[in-house]
Amino acid sequence: MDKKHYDSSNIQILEGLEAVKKRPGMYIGSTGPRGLHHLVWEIVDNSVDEALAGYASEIITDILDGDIVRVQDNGRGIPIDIHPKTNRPAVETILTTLHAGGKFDNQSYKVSGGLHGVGASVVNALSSWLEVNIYRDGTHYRQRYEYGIATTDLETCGSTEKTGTMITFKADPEVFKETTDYDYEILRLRIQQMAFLNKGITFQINDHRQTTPVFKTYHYDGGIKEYVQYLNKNKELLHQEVIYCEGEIEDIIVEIAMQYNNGFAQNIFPFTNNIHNLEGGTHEEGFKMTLTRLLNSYGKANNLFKKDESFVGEDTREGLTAIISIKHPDPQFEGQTKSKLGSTEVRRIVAQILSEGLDRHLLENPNDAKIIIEKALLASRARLAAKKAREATRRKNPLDSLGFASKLADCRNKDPKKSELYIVEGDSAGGSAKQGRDSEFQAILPLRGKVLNVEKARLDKILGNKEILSMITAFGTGIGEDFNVETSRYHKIVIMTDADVDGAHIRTLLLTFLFRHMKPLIEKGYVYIAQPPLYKIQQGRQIDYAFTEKELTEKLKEASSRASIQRYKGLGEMNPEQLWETTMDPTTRTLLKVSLEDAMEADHVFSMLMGDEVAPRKDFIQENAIYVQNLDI
Ligand code: 28G
Repeated sequence: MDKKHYDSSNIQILEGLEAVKKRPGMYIGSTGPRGLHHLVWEIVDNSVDEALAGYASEIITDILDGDIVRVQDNGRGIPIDIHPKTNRPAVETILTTLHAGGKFDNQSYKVSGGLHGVGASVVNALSSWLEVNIYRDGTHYRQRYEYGIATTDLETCGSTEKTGTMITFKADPEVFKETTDYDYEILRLRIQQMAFLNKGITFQINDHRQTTPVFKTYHYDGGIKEYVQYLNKNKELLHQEVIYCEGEIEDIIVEIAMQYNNGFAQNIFPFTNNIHNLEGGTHEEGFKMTLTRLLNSYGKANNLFKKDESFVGEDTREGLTAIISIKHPDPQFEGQTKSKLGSTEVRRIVAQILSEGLDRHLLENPNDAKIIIEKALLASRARLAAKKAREATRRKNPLDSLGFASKLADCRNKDPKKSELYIVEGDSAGGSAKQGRDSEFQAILPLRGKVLNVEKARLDKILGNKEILSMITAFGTGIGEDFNVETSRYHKIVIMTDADVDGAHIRTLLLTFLFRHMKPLIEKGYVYIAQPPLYKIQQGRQIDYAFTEKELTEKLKEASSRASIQRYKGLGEMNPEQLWETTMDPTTRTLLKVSLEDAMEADHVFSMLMGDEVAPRKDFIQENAIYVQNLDI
């Protein structure tokens, strides 16, 4: 680099680079698979911003061989003009300076952008190399960087008709030590979601790594209206038309789409600037409050209530699928995972826009209105009936004695801090676990068959399910209004299912139940997932295990040719000693702690992708693998 560049801006660049490389997690969340995929979103978000500004219509993401990602848009192209102070082209400053074009730039604001929203310079700093191609004013420009530092000047490489930006990068394997392998499903699902959330923009995602490349294009003119249709696609609809409203107040853009199905679960997904707010926030509050108020006043005005009847919030949300998407120039977040929208003005703004839109829809579609009110009335009456039933039986405390024999094999230790409960799929695995455990502190609860899908039932029905009753009794927490996390009899509740598709399905059902009805158990960090091995490798008397395909390949390289491999199809194939050694012994096992975010994401994925559909299970498992982090012990 030539001497005149060693000015203050250059020092700033090097300091910025160093800060990012020193603590990558601070900028992209983690250096695991999540952080790796985050790099792609940082770049794609910039294209989305250009599209939302009205200048780009198409965003293409290509996964190339060698863990390389290429993103392009047909926007204006990043500016290339030389800044008089730095004497460098604008694009170079954007790609090398921390926060360039960020919050100090009040001309435009980034509407997209995630939890971290740190910009392309961070991606550049964490890449072995990055190349930017700019098509602008009839000229094709190019520049290359290595480890965040420009290794060429911005070069012109001829003339061009088109306009736009193309960024190609390779994540630095020294930073992303765990993996630099992109998961197609994760990229595809998020890109499809962005297509739903940003109507009219064409998104392409292409995976060139296979012998036959996979190309996918997503474009939804209906935006979140089509998102709701997609989420409800396997459900029986109560009304055909998705209720949709939009508006802009005080620079905040609000879009709402909603539709009822004949199920019982509420599926409300709030977004701010294209990011799903797992913990909800003021937009969701404004939505719920207005929905309750409007349905109550509609019911009253049209004499649809018996005397004294009215809705509480949850009555109006049974079977509801809704997307609330706001675009906010400066949102505030709070909560455990900083995923809860805190901006107070949003409550009122969402309320106002929904009020007008929903009121109009109900007036113009009296049939829909009637059906929705009837659905809410059923929910309300069921709620009151369940309450009465609970009160009548409260003195007897039905959960003290189940009315059937629980299969719980409890541990001797009664200190919850030291006690663990293994929820095990199937009687035979339950038997092995009972024999293999340390009964001093490990309790076993075998589950027979499938757990009830709580998406499809109200609490009163859920309480009729033996497997769920057994769990509630074993936990000692109670359920519904009586739930109390402080009375949990175990501080480790370990879900142990087979390492196959059915096992994953059961695990999902359990997580969904815990998430929907016993959230504090997850918040406290009491819920874990056991990790049984996938393979047994035997050489003579020596037995070894592999927990992933990768590990199997590695271990087979070392093993002699006489090694025999057994793929465990279920926990039941392991004898008690093996189960103890591989999966239950605290000194050797790996437990995955389920965070609230993981459970929400599981629930989210479940309600979004699965519903009644059985086919997408495999996708689900791939998708979810990333959301569970290895934390334990
Ligand atoms: C392909 C991968 C990722 C982008 C643009 C376009 C402009 C831009 C990007 O400007 C600095 C801040 C606001 C003006 C803006 C072009 C105005 C005029 C742009 C991308 C200066 C950044 N002409 N397209 N940045 N602005 N696409 N795709 O990164 O005030 S970044």
